Amino acid sequence: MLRFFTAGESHGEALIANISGLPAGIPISDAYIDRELWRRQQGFGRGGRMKIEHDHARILSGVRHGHSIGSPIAMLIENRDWQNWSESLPVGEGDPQKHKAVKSPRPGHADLAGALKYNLPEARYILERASARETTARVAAGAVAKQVLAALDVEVLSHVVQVGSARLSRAVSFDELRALALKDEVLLNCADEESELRMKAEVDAVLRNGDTVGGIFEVVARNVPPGLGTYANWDERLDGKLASAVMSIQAVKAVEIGDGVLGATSHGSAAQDEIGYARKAEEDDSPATLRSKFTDFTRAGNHAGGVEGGISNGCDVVVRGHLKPISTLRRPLASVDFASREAVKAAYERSDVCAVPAAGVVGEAMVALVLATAALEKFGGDSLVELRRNYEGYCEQLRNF
Ligand code: EPS
Repeated sequence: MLRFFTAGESHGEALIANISGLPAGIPISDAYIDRELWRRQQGFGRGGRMKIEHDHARILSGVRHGHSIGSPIAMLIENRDWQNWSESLPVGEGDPQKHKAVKSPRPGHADLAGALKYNLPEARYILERASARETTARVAAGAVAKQVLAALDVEVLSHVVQVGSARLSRAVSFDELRALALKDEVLLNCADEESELRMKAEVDAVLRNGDTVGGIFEVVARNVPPGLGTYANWDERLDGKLASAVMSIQAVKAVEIGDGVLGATSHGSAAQDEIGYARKAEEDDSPATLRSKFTDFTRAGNHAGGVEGGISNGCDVVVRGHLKPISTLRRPLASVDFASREAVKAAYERSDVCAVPAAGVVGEAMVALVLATAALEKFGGDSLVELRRNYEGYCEQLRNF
C-alpha cells in the first residue's frame, strides 16, 4: 500500500517526506523532484521567503542507481531560513528571551484553534506546523507518485483558472498545460496571456493595499484508466479521496470535481456526458479529452471530471481547489492579545499575498498521490515489470470488452 507522511516546521531545520509502498524498479529522478519543488516556489505574489529558499530534496533511502528498490523513500529538504531561526526555535532549552512569540492570533489561520487545542499560551508552535511551507514535502512525495504514474503513462498537470475575480476566459488544451509546466518563468501559471494579465492586476491591487487574494487552481490528470476507485463502500470512492486530499491543502476551502458547482444549477439533460461508440479505426473527430485510449466508448463532454459513481471513467480527471485569501495580512485584522485579552491587531509574519499557482502544484502532488495509491491498489505488483504486466492485462481486458 502506498503511504506517505511529512514532518518538519516552517522555520525548523528541514522538512522530511517519507513515502513507502512503491514497487521496485520505478525510475526515480532527483532532478525531476527538484524541478517540481522549483515549480512550487514560483508565482507572482509569493513572499520574501522564496528568495531565501532553493528547495532541493536529498534522497536518503529507497532509491539506488536511479530506481526505487521497494523500501521506503525518505527525503530531506533543508530550510535555508533555519540559520535565522536556530536561536529563537532551538530543539533544546535555549534562551527564552530569544523566543519570537506570536501574541495575537490571525483570523483564518490555525493560530487560535491550535493554541486552544494544544494548550499553548501563544501561537508560535501552531503556525510552525500549520504553515504551507509543509507542502514542500508533499510536492517531493507527489513527484515520486508522478513517476509511478508515468510508468502507467498517466500525466498530472495544473493551471490557474481564477485569481480574485479575474477568471480564465477560454478553454485550455492539455498540450498548453504541458507547455506551462515547462516554462522557466511563472507569472500566475495561466495558459491565456490576457487572462493572466488580469489576474496579475488583482495581485498588484492587494500588494498596494496590504491585503491578500485567493483563487482557483485546476488539476488535470490524463490517461487515468477507467476503474480506479469504487462505489462499493463510501470510503473507497475515488472522488471522495480526491476531495479529501485537495481539501487538506492549506487555504483550500472548497473542492470541485469536473463541473460540480455548475451541475447544481443545471438540468440533468445538460449536466451529463452522453455516451457514444466509435471504433478508433473509423472516422472519429472527437477531441482526445472525450475519448480515452482504453475503449472505443466516447463522451459528448466531461462535466463529470472523469469520475462517475466514485470510479474513474477514462476521461481526464479534473479537480479544482478553491483557495481563500491568505490569512496573514500586512494590514492586519482585529484580534485579541493572548495574554491581556485586550483588542489588538492580529500578528504579522512575513507571508505571501497570493499563492494560487503554488497551490496548483501542491494540488498536482495530492492528486498524483491519490491516483498512484488507487492504481497500485488495483494493479499491485512488487516490481515495475509485475505492475506493467497487470496493467497491460487489464488494458487488454478493456479492449476486448
Ligand atoms: C511558504 C508558505 C507560507 C509562506 C512561508 C513559506 O507559509 P504560511 O502558510 O505560514 O503563510 O509565507 O514563508 C514563511 C513562513 C516566511 O517566513 O516567509 C511556503 O510555501 O514555502
